[in-house]
Amino acid sequence: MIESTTPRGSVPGLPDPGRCLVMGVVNVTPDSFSDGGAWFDATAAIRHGVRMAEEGADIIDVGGESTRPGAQRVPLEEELRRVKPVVHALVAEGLVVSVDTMRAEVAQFAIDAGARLVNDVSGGLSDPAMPRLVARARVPYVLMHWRGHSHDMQSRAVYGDVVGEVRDELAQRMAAAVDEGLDPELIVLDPGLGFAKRPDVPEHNWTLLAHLAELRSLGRPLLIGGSRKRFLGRLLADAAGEPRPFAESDDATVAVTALAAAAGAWCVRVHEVRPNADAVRVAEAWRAGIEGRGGAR
Ligand code: PMM
Repeated sequence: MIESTTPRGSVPGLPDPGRCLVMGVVNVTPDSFSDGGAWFDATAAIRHGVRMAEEGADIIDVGGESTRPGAQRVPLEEELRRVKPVVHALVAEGLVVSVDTMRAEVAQFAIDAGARLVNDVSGGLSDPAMPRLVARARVPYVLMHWRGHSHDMQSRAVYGDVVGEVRDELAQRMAAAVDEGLDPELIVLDPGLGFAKRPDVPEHNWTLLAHLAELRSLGRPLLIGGSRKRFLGRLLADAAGEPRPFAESDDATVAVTALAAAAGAWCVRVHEVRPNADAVRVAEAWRAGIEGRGGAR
C-alpha cells in the first residue's frame, strides 16, 4: 500500500483542490457495464452530468461506447452521435469534461468542443493515432492498462505477477506516448480494474489495489475506476455464491474510494458522486491527521 502521505500529484490544466479528485461517469450507452441504458438519452445524460457536478464531481467523464466484458464495438458515427450533444452541453455549463474513448476522431471532436481530458481505456493501443493527437493538442491523457477489446479481454487475464506486469506494460505504453511527443506531465496512469483482470481465482483487482505504491513508482498520478465492478459484486455474493447486482455495490465502491484516496490516488471514477465525494473528504482528513503529528510529508 502507498504510505498515507504519498503525494497524489497533479496535472496541468485540471483542478487541483488539494484532495483526491472525483470523476463522475456519464455512459451515453444502451448497454454499459453498470448503468446500462439509464443515460442513453442525451437530455437525461446532460441532466445527470450537471447533477453530479452539483454533488461534488470535479470532472464529468462522457463515454459513448460500452467496455463491459463481452461488449462488441460501436461504429465511429454512432459513438460520435451519442457523445456530441452531451459534451457540447456540459462544456457550455462550464464543467470540466473528459471524453472516455478509444478513438482519435472522437477525442479530436471532444477537444475541439472544449473537453479538458482524454480518457483512453486502451492506453493508445486501440487507435495508434491517439497518442499523437493528444500530444499535439497538449491535453491531459488517462492511459489505462489494457490487453485487448472487451469481446475477448478476459481470456488475456493471465499473469505471473499481476502488479509487476501491469506496471511494466503501463511503463511501455507511457514511453510509447512520450515518443509520439506527449509531455509526460500530462499523463495519468490507471491499472484498469476489471479489464483483463480476473474477479475470482486468482483475483487480480484487489492485488493491484493493495499495491498502488508500485504503480505510483512510475511517477505519474493514478486514477482508480473500481465503481460497481464485478470484483465488488463477487466480494458481496450471497450465501449461494450469487454475485450482488452492480448497482447494489455502491457502498463497497465508497469503501474502495476511501482506501484508494487515503493511499494517494489522484482521482476516483465513480457512478454515485455524493457518497464518494464524502469518502474522499474522510480520506483527506485522515491523511491530514497523520501529517498533523509532524511526521512524514
Ligand atoms: N472503467 C470503465 C470505463 N472507463 N476509464 C478508466 N480510466 N478507468 C476505468 O476503470 C474505466 C474507464 C468501465 O466501467 P463503466 O462501464 O461502469 O463505465
